[in-house]
Amino acid sequence: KKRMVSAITPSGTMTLGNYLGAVKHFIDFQDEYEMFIFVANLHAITIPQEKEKLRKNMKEIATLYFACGLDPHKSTIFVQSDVMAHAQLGWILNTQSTIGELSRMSQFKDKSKKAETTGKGYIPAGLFTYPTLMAADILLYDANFVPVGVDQKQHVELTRDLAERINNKYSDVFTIPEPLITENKIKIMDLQDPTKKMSKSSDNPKAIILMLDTPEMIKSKIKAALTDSEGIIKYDIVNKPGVSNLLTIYSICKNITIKEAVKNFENKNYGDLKNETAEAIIEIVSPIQEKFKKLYNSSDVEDWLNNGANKANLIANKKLNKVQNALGLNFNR
Ligand code: AQP
Repeated sequence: KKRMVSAITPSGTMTLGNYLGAVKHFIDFQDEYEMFIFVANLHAITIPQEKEKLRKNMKEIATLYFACGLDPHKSTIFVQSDVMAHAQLGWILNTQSTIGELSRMSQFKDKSKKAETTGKGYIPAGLFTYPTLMAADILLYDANFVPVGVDQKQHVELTRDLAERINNKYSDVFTIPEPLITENKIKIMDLQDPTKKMSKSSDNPKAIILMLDTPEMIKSKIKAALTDSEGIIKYDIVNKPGVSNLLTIYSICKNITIKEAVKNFENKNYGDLKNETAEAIIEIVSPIQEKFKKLYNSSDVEDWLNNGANKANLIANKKLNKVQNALGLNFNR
């Protein structure tokens, strides 16, 4: 089986965007690929996090993984910081990359600008070296594929460059991964500003749907979603981003095409679009929330995560050791 690595960063709790754009696909991939899915807490701390909130976000995301249908017997699911090799290989990769190439990462440019303007005026160094940690996440497991959105493609390309650089300079230690931009890799947009993506770290709670939102919250957020004054329901991302976003959400939740979704709303108004979209979301999240409630305070989640970390540690430490040998870091070899 080919291997795939992916993660959700606990910089907030899981959004509908994370689920529809990522976790739902992980579930589908489980039988075809050997999946390594983790809670990326070391990535989360590249921007300041409150301790208690971080813990809660980690626990919610991990529990949601299982509640959404990730199977601990099929996939390796763990918390990033439980596998120390991520940070260790991340360090080694820092020494093999250049300030120039890391400065070119557009996510760093965006996030550092945001950190500077909305934060306390400083840019954490971790934000800059985020891509080398991500490269370590991928290379430790000999991942063949990394399912990413367009915004992360550059990081996978850097990962390939670093792997090739080390393979050429020292010895063949790394598998070269490929970005897998799945055809149905959709982007769910912010409900209040539908030209930007729905992000869990958004400071406007009305702009995002969380997987743990109550039906009332979902209804009120969708009702308040920004649309336009044209009153015509059609799919046009450029001129009608708000309406198009609702159509996207509706179609994925209902498992139909956009065309079929548009047809469903023929002769209907924005009120209908919003009501039916909210109902479609509630239908998707309700069973997940039921399972979440059962799992949240059971010891199962911790057991599964421990098993996942044990399995991941075996593979990751073996790879790290190989890299250390290749670079001459081990004393006797
Ligand atoms: N709005 C979205 N639509 C579709 N897919 C999305 N993903 C995130 N937002 C959307 C996908 O979710 C996975 C997890 O990504 P992440 O948590 O590591 O980081 P992110 O992409 O930066 O997610 P957020 O929610 O936007 O977090 P913050 O606010 O911290 O930046 C990825 O596969 C991503 O494509």
